[in-house]
Amino acid sequence: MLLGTWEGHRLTHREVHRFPNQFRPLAGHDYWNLPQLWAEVQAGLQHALAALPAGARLASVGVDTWGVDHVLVNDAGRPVFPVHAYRDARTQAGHRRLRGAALRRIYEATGQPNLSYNTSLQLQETLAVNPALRRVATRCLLLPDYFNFLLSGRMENELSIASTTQLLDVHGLRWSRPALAHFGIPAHWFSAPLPSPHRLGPVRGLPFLAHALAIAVPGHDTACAFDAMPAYADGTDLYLSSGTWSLVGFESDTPLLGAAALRAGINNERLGRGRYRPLINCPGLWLLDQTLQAFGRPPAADDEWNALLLAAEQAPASDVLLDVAAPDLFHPADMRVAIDSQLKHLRAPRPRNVAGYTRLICDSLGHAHASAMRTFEQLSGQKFRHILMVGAGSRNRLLCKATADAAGVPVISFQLEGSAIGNLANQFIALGAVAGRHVFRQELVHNLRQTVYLPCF
Ligand code: LFR
Repeated sequence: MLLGTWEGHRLTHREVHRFPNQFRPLAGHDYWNLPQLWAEVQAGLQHALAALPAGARLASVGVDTWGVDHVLVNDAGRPVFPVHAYRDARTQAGHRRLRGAALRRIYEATGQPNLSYNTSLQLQETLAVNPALRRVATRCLLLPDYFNFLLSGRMENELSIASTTQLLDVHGLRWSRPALAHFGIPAHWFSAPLPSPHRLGPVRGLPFLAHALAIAVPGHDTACAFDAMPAYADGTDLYLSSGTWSLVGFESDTPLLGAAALRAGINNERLGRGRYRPLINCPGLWLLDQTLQAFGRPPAADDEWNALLLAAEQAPASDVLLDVAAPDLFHPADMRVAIDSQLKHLRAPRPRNVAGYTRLICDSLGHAHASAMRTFEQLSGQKFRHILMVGAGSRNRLLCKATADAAGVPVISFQLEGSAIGNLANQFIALGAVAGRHVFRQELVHNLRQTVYLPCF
């Protein structure tokens, strides 16, 4: 959690709280621990208050999270069904069923491809196993919407996070009737999508924060990360928000639709005010994190990471690459075993040690990023001159270099928590402290440390 200040055209920020967040299995399904998350949010807010300079007060709070996951609540806001994690296998059958003409119709209606974890498939499965929820639940709040409700008492469906559901009309700022009907989801579970940033009102229910304003920022972390990109105005920058996922995309006034876009898995998500951000969701550092877990003790401190990356740089470049988007790497019991079995299939040797796996994963992700760029270039007719990179992966020099080499364009890494910075930007804008996103980006770029990775041919 970040505490940010905007003063004299300058952003200062500091991390006030960080906590591990993991879904947990229970009787064959995976769930988020909602009370624990809320306790951590409150702890973070307390730390933020304690970190304020003398005489300063906390003006506002804004929440963004990963996409698709949601809470079904009743009128009083009480959850009526446990919150499943999107990697849960419950949607696999629905995912396989959605194809052919039905999938083409859904894609033309929503601009979102068939991802196994889409909210649409999750709600379809929820209602199939528990039809009574149709009556018991009265609202569906995406996770940031739910935290906004806890903070402000208001139940809203923010636009950017709504655009991760596969239920939004790709041509307007409204829900898609055909998509809701196809998945059998009650339309009254959602209110009109709320463009952001939007001032929800004073924080209620947390007496220690009574003077702060709850602001609905773009609730989707990827939308916030894109807002933080110090991009050239000419639209020649491709964005890469690199964390658990590698989100590769750009901004556009129009969606990318049609058979080729669907085949390429292009996901027409939205920014807070509704502009499109065509996206390819590549699996990201989840592959590396899970592999390091499988090896036992993942590096914790900076010097351990440095040592691992150094060893990985010296490991031989991989002759074959992983298919990082293959379903068997989505949520395997053991990532190392799953990677080994892909390699066996390709008749390629296993890496000798953890450094070798790190090299293989970074090289494979670099190629996936480059291939996403080429797909966008083919389908949009645009030419990208740089890749701007934020998120945890922007600190991984091996990944930045692998991306530049595979894409053949410079990667500019900002070593920035993009989502948190974009979240702050939206709060400053809603508070009237910053005139707009372009102003924020201009000022930000002056104060940023950037590393440029040039491609080697
Ligand atoms: C990144 C992200 C991606 C989304 C994935 C699942 O944190 O929000 O954009 O595809 O999580 O929700």
